[in-house]
Amino acid sequence: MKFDAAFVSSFASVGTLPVDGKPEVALIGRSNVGKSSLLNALADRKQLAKTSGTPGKTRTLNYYLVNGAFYLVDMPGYGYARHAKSERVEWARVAERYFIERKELTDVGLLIDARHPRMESDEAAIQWFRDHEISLFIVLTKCDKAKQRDIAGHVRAIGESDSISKIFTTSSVEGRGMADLRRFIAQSAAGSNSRAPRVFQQPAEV
Ligand SMILES: Nc1nc2c(ncn2[C@@H]2O[C@H](COP(=O)(O)OP(=O)(O)OP(=O)(O)O)[C@@H](O)[C@H]2O)c(=O)[nH]1
Ligand SMILES: [Mg+2]
Repeated sequence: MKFDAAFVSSFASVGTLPVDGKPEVALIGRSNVGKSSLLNALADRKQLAKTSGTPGKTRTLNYYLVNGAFYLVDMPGYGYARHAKSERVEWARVAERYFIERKELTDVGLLIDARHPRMESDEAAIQWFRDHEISLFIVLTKCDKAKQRDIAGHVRAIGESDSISKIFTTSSVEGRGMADLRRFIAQSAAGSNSRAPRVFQQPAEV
């Protein structure tokens, strides 16, 4: 299937997000893991989402409308130390609020670099989504840079977590894994992936 994608807008806060009720799938992961590149590869467009050699470029929730039916959301990377701590905390607050409150969010894809699969911040993110009972799938990125045997080991290790619905091995450079991932995301947005619906918790403070 094709992802016919168009940039809609960038949002700095949850209060201003689209209200048209279209479902959305968010892509998250450490700075520089390849979120924007993955979006470009999914859409088969070179410069739809801005990619960069400078980590921490994406600082807003960036909305892309796919096939006129659902949104893909490119999120700011976490774990980027060069930003001031106060700024990182502020972003974490925006992101957490988004994940907990956003009813249109049908699934979240956590991107993990296939060469560095056991980063503490990734493990913490997986735990956070598990604690909040939010559906999560994993996308191993940059598989063109990792050994096939290592990748298979990562898939096995990550697959042991029961809070993860599916794992994809991808390369945005080679296009590897994109067809499967497109299908999965489209199904998820259409509400037909096999996982139980997400449970929303009340935000801790109102
Ligand atoms: N070899 C290889 N390099 C990749 C791949 N995907 C991304 N990259 C490179 O990794 C770097 C970061 O990619 P981005 O897509 O900008 O990463 P990001 O996660 O959006 O980064 P932030 O927006 O800063 O959080 C760029 O230099 C990309 O060219 C891949 O599949 N293979
Ligand atoms: Mg980016």
